[in-house]
Amino acid sequence: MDTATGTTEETTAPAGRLGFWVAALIGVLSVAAALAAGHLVAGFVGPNASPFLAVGNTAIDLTPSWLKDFAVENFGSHDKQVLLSGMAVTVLVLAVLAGVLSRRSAVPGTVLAALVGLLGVFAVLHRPDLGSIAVLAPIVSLVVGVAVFRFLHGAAVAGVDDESRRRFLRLSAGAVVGAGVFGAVGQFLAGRVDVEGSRAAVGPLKPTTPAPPIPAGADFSNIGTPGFITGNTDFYRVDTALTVPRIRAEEWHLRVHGMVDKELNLSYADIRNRPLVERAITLTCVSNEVGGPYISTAKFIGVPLRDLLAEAGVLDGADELYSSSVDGWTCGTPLDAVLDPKRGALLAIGMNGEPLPVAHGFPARMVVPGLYGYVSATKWVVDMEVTKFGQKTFYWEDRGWAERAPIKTESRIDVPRGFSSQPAGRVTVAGIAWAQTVGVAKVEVRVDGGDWQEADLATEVNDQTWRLWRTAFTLGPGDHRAEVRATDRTGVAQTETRVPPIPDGATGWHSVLFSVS
Ligand SMILES: Nc1nc2c(c(=O)[nH]1)N[C@H]1C(S)=C(S)[C@@H](COP(=O)(O)O)O[C@H]1N2
Ligand SMILES: [Mo]
Repeated sequence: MDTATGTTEETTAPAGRLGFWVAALIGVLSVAAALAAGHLVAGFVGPNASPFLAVGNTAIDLTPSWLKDFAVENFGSHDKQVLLSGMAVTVLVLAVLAGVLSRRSAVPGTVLAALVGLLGVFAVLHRPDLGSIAVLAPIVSLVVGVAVFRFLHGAAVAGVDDESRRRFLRLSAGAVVGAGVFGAVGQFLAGRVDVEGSRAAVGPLKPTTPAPPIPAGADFSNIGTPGFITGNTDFYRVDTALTVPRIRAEEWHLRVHGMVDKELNLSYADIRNRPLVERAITLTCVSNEVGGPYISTAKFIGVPLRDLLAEAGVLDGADELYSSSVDGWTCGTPLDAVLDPKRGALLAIGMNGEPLPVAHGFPARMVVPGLYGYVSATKWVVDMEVTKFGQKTFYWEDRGWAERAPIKTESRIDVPRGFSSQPAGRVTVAGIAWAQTVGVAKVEVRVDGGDWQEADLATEVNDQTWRLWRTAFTLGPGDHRAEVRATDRTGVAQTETRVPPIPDGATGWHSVLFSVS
């Protein structure tokens, strides 16, 4: 290294002020080198220690609920891409700023680079899924960022003659290549956990007790309503993970402990080699707005959680199953729901005949019918503690959502689509309704505030799944509004009162505006 890098003497360098673009370039190159170096180290100590990802994941955890709701509402499942792009733009702006603030002296840029580096250190320390060694990644990032910045800055201020300019250009090119190589190697190492290979090696899962075949009358063909079973690629996805946790089945273990007679430590093979059962279950997200998309149905394959917990022996007084995902996400589930033989909660390893997709929790997840996902459906689950409510709080509870959250009876109109135009005559109105654990008794529809008309219900599959419905109205030209309400088997009809998803699920009748021409 040359002497200019270690000190702040550049202020008196003969060349004086750096050009705007040279200064900006120095900022951008240093930040790129810093991120790439951190990414490389993260390849060894844990992919999520990569400073950019760690800051993103921490941002997600620290985001106030209202902003998270806004993001989900406006960007849906693209919320994570939006966050990453927003961060990328912010980092770029900060990099340019660090450069152009340092046209005279390297001090402002150095301070800014160090501050951004410290943000990475803070983010990694804050991650529940990273050990202390992971902090090496942002520390290397910080050191590389500051060093490259000062090095290039020193070379640039010295650049009065052609030879110095060429030297600066060579160093800049070196920084670009170095950042590219470091980043690529880091990326390669991060992908080294061959989770797809592990998943493929599991092969098809054949349940000892398959779910009964879905009757032909359980859904309608070609009218625009969802199929009864949602394909794995269409299944809604909701989680806080910026990068999907990658655990191989071979490395996965589940610990069952707490208020039990005997602690269990189960491997994937332990689960796989048990008699597997298959159950059709509809999952629902509490953040679903009335009429929203976060509901899907699959045939889950796994072992009954009731059997596992019976083996562990639940002690008197316990009322909560507190589960944790490998990425540190946590969830509290009422034990009575988990142990209810009628619900048949599963430790699931399969979905629609395949091993769980990675995004849906491979190698294993919880599925408890009748409870919103945030209190029941832990993906990438590695730890289950039998405990009592009130001992400790879980992820979404800490963010203002209810401690207990049974799924509310709801319904949705899928056709006609909102603001569509229908030909005059008979207009089909159809959709889904759900009342997990009790079943749907009745769905009623009305148009333009007229009389409620009872819809035809599709064949029921079981009371843990949604139910399709359809009906038709003869309508004249003009604008119309259809509304729906479901009644469950306990006789409870959906309330008209609109409440937002937070804290324990939205209510209100879904309505759709359309026109007839
Ligand atoms: N590890 C982990 N598990 C999780 C979540 C999460 O953020 N992390 N989100 C929960 C929520 S809010 C829902 S609604 C369901 C969604 O499951 P899916 O993505 O398979 O549809 O997963 C649950 N399990
Ligand atoms: Mo959810």
